Amino acid sequence: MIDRAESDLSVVALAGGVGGARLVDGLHRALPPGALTVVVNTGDDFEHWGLHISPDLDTVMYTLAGLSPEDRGWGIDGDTFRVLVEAERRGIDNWFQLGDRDLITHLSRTAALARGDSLTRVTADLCKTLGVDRPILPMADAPRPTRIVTQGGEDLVFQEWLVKLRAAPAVREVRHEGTCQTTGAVLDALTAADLIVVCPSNPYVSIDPILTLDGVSNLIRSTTAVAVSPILDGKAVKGPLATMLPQIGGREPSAESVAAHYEGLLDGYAVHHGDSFAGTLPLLETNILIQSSNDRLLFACELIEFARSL
Ligand code: FO1
Repeated sequence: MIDRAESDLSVVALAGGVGGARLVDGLHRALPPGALTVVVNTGDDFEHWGLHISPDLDTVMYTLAGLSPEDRGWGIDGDTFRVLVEAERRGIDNWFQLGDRDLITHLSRTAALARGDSLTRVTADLCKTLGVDRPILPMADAPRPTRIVTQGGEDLVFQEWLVKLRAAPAVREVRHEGTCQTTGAVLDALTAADLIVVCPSNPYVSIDPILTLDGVSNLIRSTTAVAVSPILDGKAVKGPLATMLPQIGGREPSAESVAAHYEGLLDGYAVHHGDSFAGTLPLLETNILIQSSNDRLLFACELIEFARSL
C-alpha cells in the first residue's frame, strides 16, 4: 500500500519504445516535479553508420521534449531526410531512417561515449540540451543487446529483424546478451520508489531486458507495481507483440497472456474496456488507447489513483 502524500510520491516507470513513451508523457504531466524517474530499455541499442543509436532512450526523450511525431512516435516531428537520400544515392545502407535533426543526437552520443562518458551521463546531458528535466535513466551503461533467433535458426540484431526485415521472420527465442548489471542510479531509484509502473511496451523486447538485470525483479516484488497491457482486444497497440506471444510463449495475444508473463511481479493491471479476465490480480478497466495528449494525462491520473487504492 502506498501511504505517501501525492506531493512526496516517488514513481519509477519502466519503458520501451513508443507505447512506453506515451504513458511516460502522461505520468510526467500528472505527477509533481521530481516525482518521476524513467528507466529505459537499451536492448534495442545498436551501431549504424558507426554511430551509437539508442532508439528507446531517444523516443522517450523526444516525447518528453514535445518533439515526437504523434503518428509514428519515433524520431523528430517534421524532420527531413536529406542525409538518408544522399546515402541511397551513394549506395550506402539506408534501411534505418535517421533524420537530419535526429542525427545530431547520435553524433553527440557517440562522441561522448568515445570520450569515456557513461550512457547515463550522456543521456542526462542530451536531456539538458532538449530542456527535459525528468530523470531518464538507461537500464545499463554496458551493452545488453537483444537478439532475435528466428524459427529458421538465424540469430539477428534486434533492429535488423524489426526494421530491415519488418519483423517478418517468425521468432523462436529472444536473447539478451552482455551485461546483467544495472546502474547505481537505477537501483537507487527502484529502492526509493513508492510505485513502479510497467509501461505498455513489448514484454519480450522492451521490459524483459530490464527485468532480467541483477536485483531489478526483487526490488519490483518488494514495491507496489502496476502494469498497463500493451494488447487491446487481441491486437498490439504498436509493433509485433501480437505475433510474438503465440510464437515464443505459445500464448494467445491477449491482455491476460501478458499478465501471465509478469506473474508474481504485479499488484495491479490496467486493461482496455472489455479485456478483463478472471483471477486475483486487481484490474483497472478503462480506455488504455492513449494516443492524444489529453488521453495520456487522463489515463496517467486514473492509473495513479488505482495504484494508491491497492
Ligand atoms: N523504426 C522503424 O520502424 N523504422 C525506422 O527506420 C526507424 C528509425 C529510427 C530512428 C531513430 C530512432 O530513435 C528510432 C527509429 N525507429 C525506427 C524506431 C525504433 O527502431 C523502434 O520503434 C524501437 O526500437 C522499438 O522499441
